[in-house]
Amino acid sequence: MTDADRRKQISVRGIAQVENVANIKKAFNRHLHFSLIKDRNVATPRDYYFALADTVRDHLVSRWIRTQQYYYEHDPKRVYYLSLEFYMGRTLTNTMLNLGMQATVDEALYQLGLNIEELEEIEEDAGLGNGGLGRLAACFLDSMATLGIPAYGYGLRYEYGIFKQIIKDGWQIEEPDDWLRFGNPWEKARPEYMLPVNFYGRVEKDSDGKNKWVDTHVVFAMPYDTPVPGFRNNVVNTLRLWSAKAENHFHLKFFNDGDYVQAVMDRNLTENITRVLYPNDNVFVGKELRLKQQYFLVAATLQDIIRRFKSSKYGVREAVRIDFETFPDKVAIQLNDTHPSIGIPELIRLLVDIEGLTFEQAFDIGVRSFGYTNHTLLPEALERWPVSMLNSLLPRHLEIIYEINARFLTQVASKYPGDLDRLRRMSIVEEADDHGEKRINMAHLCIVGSHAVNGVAALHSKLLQIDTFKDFAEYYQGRFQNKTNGITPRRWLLLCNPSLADVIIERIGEDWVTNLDLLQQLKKLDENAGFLDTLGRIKNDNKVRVAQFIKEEFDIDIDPSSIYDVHVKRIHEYKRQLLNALHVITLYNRIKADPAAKIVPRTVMFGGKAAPGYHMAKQIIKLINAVANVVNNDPIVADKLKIVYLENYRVSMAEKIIPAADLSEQISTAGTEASGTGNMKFMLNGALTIGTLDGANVEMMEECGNENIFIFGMTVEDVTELQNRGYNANDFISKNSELAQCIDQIDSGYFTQDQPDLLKDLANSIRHHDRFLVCADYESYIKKQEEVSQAFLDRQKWIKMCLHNIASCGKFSTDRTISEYATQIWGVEPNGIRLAAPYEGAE
Ligand code: B1H
Ligand code: IMP
Repeated sequence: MTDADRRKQISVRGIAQVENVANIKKAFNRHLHFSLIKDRNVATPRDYYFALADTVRDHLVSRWIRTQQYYYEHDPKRVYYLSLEFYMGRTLTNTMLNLGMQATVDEALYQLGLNIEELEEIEEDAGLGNGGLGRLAACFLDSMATLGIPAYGYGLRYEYGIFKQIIKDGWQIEEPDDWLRFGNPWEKARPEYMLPVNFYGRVEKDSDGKNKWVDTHVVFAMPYDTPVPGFRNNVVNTLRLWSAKAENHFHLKFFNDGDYVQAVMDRNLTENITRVLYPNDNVFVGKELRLKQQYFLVAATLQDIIRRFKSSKYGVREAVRIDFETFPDKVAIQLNDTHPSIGIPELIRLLVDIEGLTFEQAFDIGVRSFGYTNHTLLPEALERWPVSMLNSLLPRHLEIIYEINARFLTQVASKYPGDLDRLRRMSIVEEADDHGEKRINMAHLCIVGSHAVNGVAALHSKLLQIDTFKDFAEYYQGRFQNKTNGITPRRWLLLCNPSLADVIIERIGEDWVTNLDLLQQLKKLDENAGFLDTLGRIKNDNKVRVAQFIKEEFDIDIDPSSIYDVHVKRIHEYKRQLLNALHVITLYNRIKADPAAKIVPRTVMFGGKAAPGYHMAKQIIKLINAVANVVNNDPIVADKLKIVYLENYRVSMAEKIIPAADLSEQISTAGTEASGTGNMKFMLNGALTIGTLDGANVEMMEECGNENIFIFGMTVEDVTELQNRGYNANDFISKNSELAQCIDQIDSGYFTQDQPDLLKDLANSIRHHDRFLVCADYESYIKKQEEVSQAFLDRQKWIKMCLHNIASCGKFSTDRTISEYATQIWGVEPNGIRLAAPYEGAE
């Protein structure tokens, strides 16, 4: 049997039965004709992609409607995941996989003479996210649907997602991501459910003390729904994304044409609210338009949630539920970081000003409904909106925040009489800064306004409680939790690494797809030479494919037998791409110093976007490309060392690169990466990790054992101690001549000979302003990399380590993460439902 034949027999991709294949071909031809309005003489590959997407989408429709009807019949508690980012990537293959129709569609397209892989490549990524936080939201949606949780994602339908990165002369250039240009077959606009959102204006108090928010500027929120199918359970949940629409009635008298035309043109300004995703990762940029986006999301979403709460009864359209006391029994709202935190005062406003509840009642209902997830410890990422901005954009919300704060501080004061410093530290409203500006600390607002606060890895949650939010953890005993992140095994193994998935299925069946702990069973095969050999062959095939991809895309020849050493994530100083670059330069210097020395060949790949305004990150990209240019063109180096910058790294590229990696770089300064989720994707695909004891790396080591991971560098305690002592890079540079040489080369323009001063900033930063202690970890990193090279030479042992990594991944499934959120925060039961398949003609 060939690989392809064997794959066809694996039921996880569905069984291609003759009748089903015929139906798919018929539907495809019908869509090409009626939806695309093309015949096969003039159809382009893109037309075929859309015809295929429409064909696959048809199979979602009944399941989607029936799932939503089921929720209305049973009226369960609903979960709302609010996020400014959903980094979904592509949808076609994932849908076929979750619906179990991949084999059928494969066969149908083959019979039609079309190349399905080529068509899959035409789909644009839905890039509505920056990095880990947005991709986590997407993995959560997959797991919530797979676990049958009545859940909804709520976000914004950005017209432009994360920018397209071009590397030109080694520099990053940004291009707009016009992802909707050809239309989006996965969304359904729902103009009939449009909702108003107010901005600006002022607060009026009427005679009986009621507050009215008046003279506002109204913007409409138009929902677009995207189906979220569970894995083989016929559940289809909804991701609802809002798009800004200007109001139609101007209520203005126009004195001439020009005024009217101008008024129509000004609609653009309003609709700018959902124009573009802010391209920052892990940093707060306090722009008013961003605050508008945040409020736009929560204002529309909370109206929708309340509408559904009130009307949720089978067969009844009007509001049947009026008592809000049961709201927290029917609604759980999870805040993906503080980005949607203005939802806390918004719910209170709706309950008090519109529904007539008392402030105490409203606040209590809010606390019982909201959960808050923190995703970062970096102080520059914590959101602190200026009071003046809130006062002008959302005056009523500012009042409510002051009210929450006053009541909260009264309680703190009664618990700690006389402790004024504590009140200052815990206040939601910060004291005025040097410019006389007061700010609202949104994390404090979230902690006070939610019943559960969680970090995203054990170490991160601990640091939140003993450091960042120490006072709060002490005050609210039991409110703080940990929920270690995960990844969905559907996209990150079954979809992206079909050969690996298939050999696992041959050995242990396919239940691991929804119960990742079962991968443990692979451990018994760790002396099985045949299986280890197969693992090695699959990795090699994946590496060859990536070598072809890199040749086609970047015209660089790489050697598939070299170590694929991969560092892909957003470019950020704390993630220390610079440390990796120093290792590469060190290897280069060693080869130059002794060209005859035996070294284990490496291909070092970097990928990731820098925030457009982040100067240092852009310098780092330039450095890497400059080093690559020198190294890749030096005949003395030959094929011992190659450096590749993976331009425009994104979800769909991750799916190609990760299955081919040997070594995963997870080298952030201890105590800076909240969790990381890329680390887990590599582990699941049989790469070994070189990493610090940071984020979820700590738990990965616990799961796979110290002997199956390359841990180096300072611990959080070491970092704290060094910082207290006073970090001076020169203490390390002066003791290590190789490190000194690398930094001198950057400083003197060795890699940028036409512009020797180009990277002086970088060298200066390493020497004098490095918050992330690169030089302190340099020596242990280099030593650990030598260990990696030696380990790679013992092929059997290396593959066995990979096997132990794969087999120890169970904990890092988002199915586990979501089950914990469900039972410990949301009060809903996972694994609730499996719906009957709809009738779709012959099955
Ligand atoms: C993470 C962000 C983030 N943490 C601000 N914080 C943003 C902060 O647009 N903004 O303003 C955007 C993103 N992203 C990441 O979340 C952490 O760095 C990772 O360690 C973590 O794995 C991921 C998911 O929890
Ligand atoms: P929503 O959850 O209210 O946004 O409605 C989503 C979908 O649920 C609707 O399009 C219907 O398919 C279904 N639905 C809404 N209301 C009812 C109802 O009263 N009975 C049964 N199904 C409903």
